[in-house]
Amino acid sequence: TPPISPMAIAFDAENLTLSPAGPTLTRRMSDLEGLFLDTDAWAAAVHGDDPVVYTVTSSPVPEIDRELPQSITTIMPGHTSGELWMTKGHQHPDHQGEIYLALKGRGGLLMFDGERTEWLDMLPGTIGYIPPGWAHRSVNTGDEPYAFLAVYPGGAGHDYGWVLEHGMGSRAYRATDGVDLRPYSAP
Ligand code: PAN
Ligand code: ZN
Repeated sequence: TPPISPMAIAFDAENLTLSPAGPTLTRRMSDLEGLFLDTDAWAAAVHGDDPVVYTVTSSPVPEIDRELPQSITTIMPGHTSGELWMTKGHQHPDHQGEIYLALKGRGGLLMFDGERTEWLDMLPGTIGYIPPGWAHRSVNTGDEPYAFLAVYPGGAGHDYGWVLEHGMGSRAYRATDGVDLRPYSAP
């Protein structure tokens, strides 16, 4: 890979796109196996229209050591048996930290270090700091798409198995006034 030159990346706040852009990842319900508590409701959604739950659009900055890539995650509004739509969630294998900036909609940042759980309300303009060693998952708590910018070390990596094994400490359910956090239980 040739070295990346200094560059400006245009962020379109209306369409939540980057230009120039790198790869875009689409996560459908079928990609979220083992994450929602109600496995039957999850399977019914998969066998229905298998909806898109979130997308991740990256900038052209590569995920390699010493680079500082960014991406925009957009989570659709919705719930599975009351459990709010969310990202898979992951741990960074070498425990690098990360920064999120909420851009649009309403959401939450759920963090878990294996013992302690933290929840941050994420409204446009909120910077959420993920300290080293905290697994992280994002949740849409509103009724429109929730989007945020993530900036992370290029060598951070994504360990999804950790979350399947340890959970996230809490589950986020829809409530009339935002979110109802319940203790984690395995599906
Ligand atoms: C984010 C996440 C993104 C999607 O860019 O990767 O929000 O969530 P999952 O990776 O858990 O599916 C980030 O935390 N990068 O490190
Ligand atoms: Zn991360």
